[in-house]
Amino acid sequence: MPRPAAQIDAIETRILDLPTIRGHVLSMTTMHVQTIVLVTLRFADGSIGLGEGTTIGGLSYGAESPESIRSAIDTYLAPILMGQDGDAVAARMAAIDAHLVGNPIARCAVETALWDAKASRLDLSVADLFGGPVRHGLPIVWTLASGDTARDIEEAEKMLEARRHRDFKLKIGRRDVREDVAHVAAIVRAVENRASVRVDVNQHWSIDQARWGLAALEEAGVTMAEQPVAATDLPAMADLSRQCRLAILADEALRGPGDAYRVARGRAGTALAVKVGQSGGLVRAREVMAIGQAAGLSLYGGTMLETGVCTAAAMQLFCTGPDLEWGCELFGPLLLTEDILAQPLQYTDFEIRLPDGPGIGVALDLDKVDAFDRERGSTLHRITA
Ligand code: MUC
Ligand code: MG
Repeated sequence: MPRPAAQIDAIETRILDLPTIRGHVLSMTTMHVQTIVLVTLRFADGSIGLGEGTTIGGLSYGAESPESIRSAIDTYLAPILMGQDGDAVAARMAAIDAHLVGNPIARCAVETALWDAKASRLDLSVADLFGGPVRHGLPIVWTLASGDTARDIEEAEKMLEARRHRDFKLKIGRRDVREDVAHVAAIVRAVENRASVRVDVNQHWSIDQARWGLAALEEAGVTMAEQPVAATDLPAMADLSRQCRLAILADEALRGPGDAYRVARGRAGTALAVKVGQSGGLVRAREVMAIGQAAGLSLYGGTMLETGVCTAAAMQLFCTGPDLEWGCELFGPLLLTEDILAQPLQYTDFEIRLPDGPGIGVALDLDKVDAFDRERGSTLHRITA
């Protein structure tokens, strides 16, 4: 009997270590390398699907690490998928969900690969499968995080000059609050009337530090503050959302629709950072957006500093969904000395463009994938019969 065209024949995972263009200084870690898990699904008809599971700074950002993402896929998710019909994406994810708690980034990586392959087999884009694009580009934020004020200002000037970015996010929370406020205020002054500035504290402030720090940042002209206090402290996020004029963005607090519901119900933010990895995949990210929209919260397209693979997948979704009032920060490929795509994503006129073509709209440069592969080899589940 012929095998169904979309039968899942092989699942391959690889860890890639990709150097960054400069140190990226966050409150919880300094990145010099971004480590990603690349997932390739292979199907009976020769089609393939790409997915990516990426976090930040090992275990310093969240509960999944690159190694745990790969191990979750190899040990638990791959055996559930092997030999099954890859066109039935919802059924495949339901089978996975029967055996999976948490691990949203691992879940996202395999779901993305299923969507990429299904759309490619139909000669459609993933955006088409999600209803078709309502826009083809999004305003793109850049993170200034060299750790040095003068260098950040120089970098901002270059981005403005190149018409690449005019919205900047500053990573703060590592230094004393007063030093952080002085650093941010200097950058706001330097780009005044030409660019907007927002901050991301990555949970590092206490409520008292946040109350004082946010008032000072508001005074300096900052437009938005991302996850100023612990993700678990929804009441503190709600207090700050009521007290501040600047937007308060929930980020680490959002690991899928359930969290989005709790944040919306508790008004624990005025805006949501929608991250496809952190949400558990494209469908759940769309649900996060719908919950935010229904609750009257504004939306922002977030990133885990992924390569072009997950960045393209996120664009497929963000270009179909509701308005992203705060734009997006899908600049991950630009933070890497080299991305792994055959054709780079387009960043032009302060926007990232939706890639054309079937699936998520990108193909790999396999020489680069090999060059950055941590082990120069992959874990492969393959049907041999
Ligand atoms: C985060 O916390 O939002 C996104 C941009 C950036 O520079 O870091 C990430 C993570
Ligand atoms: Mg953040």
